[in-house]
Amino acid sequence: MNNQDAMKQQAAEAALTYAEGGVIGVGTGSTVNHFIDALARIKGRIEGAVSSSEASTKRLEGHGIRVFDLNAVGELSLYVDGADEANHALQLIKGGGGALTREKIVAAASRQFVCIADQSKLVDVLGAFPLPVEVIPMARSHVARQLVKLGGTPVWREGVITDNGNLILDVQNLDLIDPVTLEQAINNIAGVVTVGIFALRPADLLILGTADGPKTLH
Ligand code: ABF
Repeated sequence: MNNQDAMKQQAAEAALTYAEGGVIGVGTGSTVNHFIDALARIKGRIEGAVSSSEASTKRLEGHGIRVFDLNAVGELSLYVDGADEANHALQLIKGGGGALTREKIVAAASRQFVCIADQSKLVDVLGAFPLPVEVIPMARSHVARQLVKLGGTPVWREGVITDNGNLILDVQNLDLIDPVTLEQAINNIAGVVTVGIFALRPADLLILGTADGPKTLH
């Protein structure tokens, strides 16, 4: 395990404390994979999980953790997920793994959102990571033109179809100094399903794996 992976594991292990029972929202990615593996050790403490991707569902079920449809459970008390970037206001860029729509839904349906990451994900200003935008296939070119008008440089993630049957544009060069306003502006483009800015609903806690052990930001 390299250093970065060890820091991801450290953050994931620290998030276990928040898994106190009921059905837990579980995200996607290599940091969350560590969380799922850790969750397996305490699976008797929870009823099961709602998952944000087919990949996480498979891993959860592989550990014998029951996966529920979000419609079959009420509001979730906890959602644990990773991020591609986080700022000090705990606003995030997510969607590098392509699961942003389900991630945003589960985050919206959860009272507490605990984000887990290694320290490299913390930035002063979001936007070095290309911003993922999930779009309805027929709207791909239209949405790309609107993103150019906002100052962005969209690139179609060719060959990738999301779990919802849609496409992803990765957008560089956007100014993310005001993430809430940009999230709203991109949400308003016809054909956009989800933008990977999580600022209207940021994380409540950010647990970072660091060389000095896990650090929690509120
Ligand atoms: C998900 O996984 C995403 O929103 C984000 O794209 C990614 C982070 O992956 P990793 O934990 O592998 O860095 O949470």
